[in-house]
Amino acid sequence: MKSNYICVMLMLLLTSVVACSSNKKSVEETEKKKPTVTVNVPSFNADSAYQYIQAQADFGPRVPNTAAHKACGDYLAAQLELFGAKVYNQYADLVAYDNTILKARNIIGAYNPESRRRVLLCAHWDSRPYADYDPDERNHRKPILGVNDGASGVGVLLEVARQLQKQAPAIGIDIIFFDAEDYGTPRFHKGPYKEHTWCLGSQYWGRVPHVANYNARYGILLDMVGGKGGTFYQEQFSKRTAGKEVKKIWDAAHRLGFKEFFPKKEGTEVTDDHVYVYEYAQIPCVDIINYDPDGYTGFGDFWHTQKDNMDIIDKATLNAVGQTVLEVIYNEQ
Ligand code: AHN
Ligand code: ZN
Repeated sequence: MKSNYICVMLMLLLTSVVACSSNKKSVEETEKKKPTVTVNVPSFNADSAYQYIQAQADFGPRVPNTAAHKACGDYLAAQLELFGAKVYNQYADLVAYDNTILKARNIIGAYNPESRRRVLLCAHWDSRPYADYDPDERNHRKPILGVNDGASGVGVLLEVARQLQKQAPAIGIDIIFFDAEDYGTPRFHKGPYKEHTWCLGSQYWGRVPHVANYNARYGILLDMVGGKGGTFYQEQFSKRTAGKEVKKIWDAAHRLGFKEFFPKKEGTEVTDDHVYVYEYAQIPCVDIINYDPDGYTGFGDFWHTQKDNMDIIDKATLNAVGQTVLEVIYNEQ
């Protein structure tokens, strides 16, 4: 009886010693493997992002030179201010494809502006004056509401801004809302073809950044990031000029379980704000942009039509993109 008891006690002691030492070993191993600091990444709130999208939509189409555009610009600058950013307004008269002078405004919110380690996040905030891909030709000269195409990226970044105020990441962040992205030459235009009629706001910023000698490690552009069933293929210009960052972002998305939203497959090449951020400011920039491999335009059947309204927005897509962006920027050291 007694020897039995001693035997059990000895075994217990032995297993606990073994458990202890193997525990210790595994901790040492993981510490060796992962010398990086573990970071707390905040939770993205898609309800909040959705509200910021709704607020923009409530102004109506935000076409440059309209009252709705002016009012929405004031709203966006005020929100960034409210979320603790240092806000810059870049006003410029930009010439459109038809020689209209656009009273444009890039809106920039800087976090930790003293840091030289920076990442740039951007989206366009204007909406297109033409629904020139609408199935109904009578709509071609009417503006679009631009909810996915414009407001979605801005809504996600406003929610990122709210999170940045609550908990600062290790690096500095600049959020740029580019103006006059979507005033490019319409399909119905009969005049001479002019290149570079899209992305007028980012072209301006790339040539004249909001602060002298501005630099950032890389940028992330969000374009049409709120659509139901949205998919973000790897856009080709991004892959070519910011391949390392494309990998970083898609790996982060997969780690978080968003592989359906972020297939590791090549999309098309798109002329978007990231092109000018790279070519004029020499900052590699990744375009996270909806790609519809089966559709006619490649962007989705809502694109540049009257269908681009709140009905096509899905919080699951906003969450996948927003949480991925947070994962990436909070892991920068
Ligand atoms: C062109 O259609 C040339 N580029 C697409 C950029 C864009 C327009 N993104 C949203 N609207
Ligand atoms: Zn557009």
